[in-house]
Amino acid sequence: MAQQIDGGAAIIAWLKAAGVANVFSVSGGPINSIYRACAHQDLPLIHARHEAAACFMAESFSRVTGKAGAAVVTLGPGVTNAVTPALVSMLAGTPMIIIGAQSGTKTAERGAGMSYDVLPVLKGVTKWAARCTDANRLAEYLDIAWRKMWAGRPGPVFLEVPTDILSSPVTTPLRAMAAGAPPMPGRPGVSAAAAEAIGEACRAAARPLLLLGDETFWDRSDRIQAVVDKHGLPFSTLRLARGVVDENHPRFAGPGYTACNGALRRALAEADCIMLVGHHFEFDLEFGDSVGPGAKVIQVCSDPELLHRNRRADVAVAASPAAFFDLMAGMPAMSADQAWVSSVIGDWSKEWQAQRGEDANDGLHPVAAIDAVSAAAPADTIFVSSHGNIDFWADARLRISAPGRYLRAGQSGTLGAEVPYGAGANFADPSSPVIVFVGDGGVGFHVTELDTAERYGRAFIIVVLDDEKWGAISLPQQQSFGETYEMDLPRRDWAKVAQGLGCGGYFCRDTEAVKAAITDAIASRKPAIIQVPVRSVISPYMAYIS
Ligand SMILES: Cc1ncc(C[n+]2csc(CCOP(=O)(O)OP(=O)(O)O)c2C)c(N)n1
Ligand SMILES: [Mg+2]
Repeated sequence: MAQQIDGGAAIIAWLKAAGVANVFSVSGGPINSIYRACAHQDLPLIHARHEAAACFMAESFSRVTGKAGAAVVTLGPGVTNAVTPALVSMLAGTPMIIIGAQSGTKTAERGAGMSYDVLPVLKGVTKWAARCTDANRLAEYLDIAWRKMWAGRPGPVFLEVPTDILSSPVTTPLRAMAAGAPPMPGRPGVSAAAAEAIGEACRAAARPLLLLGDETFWDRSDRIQAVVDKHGLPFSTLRLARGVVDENHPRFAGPGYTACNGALRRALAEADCIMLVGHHFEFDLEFGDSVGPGAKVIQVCSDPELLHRNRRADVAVAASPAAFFDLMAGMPAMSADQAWVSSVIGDWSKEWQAQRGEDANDGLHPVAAIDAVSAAAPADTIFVSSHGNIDFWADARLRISAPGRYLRAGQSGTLGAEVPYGAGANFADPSSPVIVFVGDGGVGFHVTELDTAERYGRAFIIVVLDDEKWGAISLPQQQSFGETYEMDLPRRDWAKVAQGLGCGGYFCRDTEAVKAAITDAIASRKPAIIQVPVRSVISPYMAYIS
């Protein structure tokens, strides 16, 4: 006999069967049936302080685990608060499913409380957004959402459900509603013709460069490092690919964005064979403009839409990165000019060493603070960074040793994602320490999510690099106009803010104090803020772009 369930229960049964491990949310009367279903079906529900933060947490879940994150929000403003995380997820190519309420079908178009036609807004920032008005079709809609979310480059999807549908009885048997997500087909392999073209380009190459991008994170080949070693390739990692090969590798040529990596600019200009795998020539790679005229570009990704983007590839391969690495693992070793490779890596190493400024009485150099944090952080730490001036130092300093260990909003450059990312990362991986780098501006966006983590017994550390200003905007204003406008921030007591939210708080002026605070905060297993006054020094990235 069919078990009697309602729409909310059907949604949760489906998500659970699809492998969703947590639902991030802010409550609302219209989504009560979803809340009840989470409780009765044992799907952990995390009630955040703001819908944007809830969705950032869901998205960070996907960045850490490689699985889709899920969020549930109430109607109208609950949904519009989810717009920025949806945009971030869209531009970053991260899978996230957002379920949003709508007023009951009987009050549609009457101006019900909190109700607004938000679907057009969500359509603009997701891969797919739709409304389901039949409780018996919820599973079918979730199926569609799931396929759209994962197809090609992953991204966010939005499903709107009127509140009466959430509480309507579902007559389809629960067994059918909870059939689980449709299995996604394998990603495409390398065709014989493409394999021939790749082989030819590789045989002719003396100065090859490997650029590892987003899709290498999703399909997780375990052969990337073997390929790097076999062919003697220098490599850079971009975005979600940070850590897909341990960045402590001797042929790591630094992070894959040219603005903070002069060695990479040189390598792009001098390489005769550039393998761009799982990515496209995005703005971090100056849209491919710095590629030398003699280079052959081999671009590999399973979504053909990204092939040739911004710069034509000489060998464009619509295949999964894993298939490419399988091919490369079986090919005869390339004869890469190791003197050239060493000189590129040497340039990056010198550049990296030169960044470290001296400590001073009026605050640490940002790099000294970041290095002190890294030195005290255990090897499995998940790092998060924001998008202020000082975070651009962090981006270049950190060596990420495994995939899913470095979270940054990405192309959207969104300030405010970082603190919820930190909280969400600890839900995704409760056993690893999480450290967020953020400025004294960015921390204010969602600092209250410390409370969310504390309420659920989760821990993460926010390192506030405090230069008493909105540095990333202030420094260029000063350069361009000789003065700044509304850029200064007074020194606030962030340690006390954390303590007021039931968390740990530290104020550290020197590197030894920073290291001790990191060790102490990790041992305490509570969320914490470590506030570190730093000097205002323009980062290489900011200097290059401004
Ligand atoms: C949502 C959003 N709003 C505004 C900006 C523009 N923005 C980028 S960095 C920055 C200042 C950040 O200041 P802070 O967090 O103190 O870091 P600092 O630059 O001082 O290191 C601003 C306002 C943005 N990137 N994202
Ligand atoms: Mg600042």
